[in-house]
Amino acid sequence: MKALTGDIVKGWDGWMSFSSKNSNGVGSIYGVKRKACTLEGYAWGSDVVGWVSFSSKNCDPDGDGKSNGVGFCPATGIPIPKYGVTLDNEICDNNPPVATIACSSTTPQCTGYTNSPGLLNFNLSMTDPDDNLKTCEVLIDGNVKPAIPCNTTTLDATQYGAGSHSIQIRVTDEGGLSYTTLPTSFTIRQDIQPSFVCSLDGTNFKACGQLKVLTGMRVYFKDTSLPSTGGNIITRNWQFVGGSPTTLSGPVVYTKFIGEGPHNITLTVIEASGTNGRVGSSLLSLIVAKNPVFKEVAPE
Ligand SMILES: [Ca+2]
Ligand SMILES: [Ca+2]
Repeated sequence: MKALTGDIVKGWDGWMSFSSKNSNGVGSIYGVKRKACTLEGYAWGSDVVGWVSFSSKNCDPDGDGKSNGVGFCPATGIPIPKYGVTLDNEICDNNPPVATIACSSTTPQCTGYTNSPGLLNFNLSMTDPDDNLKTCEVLIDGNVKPAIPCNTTTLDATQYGAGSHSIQIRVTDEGGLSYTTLPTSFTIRQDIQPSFVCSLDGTNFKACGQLKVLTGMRVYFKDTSLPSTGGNIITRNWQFVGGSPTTLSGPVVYTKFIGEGPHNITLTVIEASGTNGRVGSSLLSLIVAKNPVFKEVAPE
């Protein structure tokens, strides 16, 4: 090798040592090692060259782009640009990375609901026999999504939206070898959407907050819930705190409130177990005002 400092044309010829074993055990212990298809460690060049780092991992072993502050590396946190020496796959016997993906739900197979994050997850495994995994990606319906950390073990399926989809995992190693899983089909159904409206005459229903409800007045409630995709709502249970009666069932019901103030109303809707069997609840606080009592005064 040639050091060029001082005289750009002639420079100095010199040696570069790839291992401290070359110096008969005198001085620092150092060396260049191969890990799969990349080189790590230090070489020592004579004359003006000094230490030669073969990988940014020497000072940034966790690969976050900042020095870990070990040895004579820059202080912890100082940016370390990523660099390194990569060998051809043929030289280093690089092996392709591997990945697996499986749905967490089995009944029904690979099915989730829009309002239920975590109900359907994907369990992932992304590894490389040479420990040189570089990028890990998710493909939804064949389209590449932003890369995910390669140590990800669980993905929430709900984030991919309502509909029938396919998911694949693609892993690529430092040597450029890739592996893509076969498509796994999954379905995100629209979840059950519970809701109800109110009326004072049993005919004109509107948002409950728009009504002026007084104590002792008959108040009608109508279920306006939407079932989940393919679901069938068969049960509607009402609960009226401070109502008379306090519990009822059916698509349209009525009750009266004895006391004034806010009253919690809960509608719970349940689908037939033969369909999706989804259950949803809608809670609303209805303000009830005191009914004014008129005093009759006889004409004089
Ligand atoms: Ca670091
Ligand atoms: Ca590999």
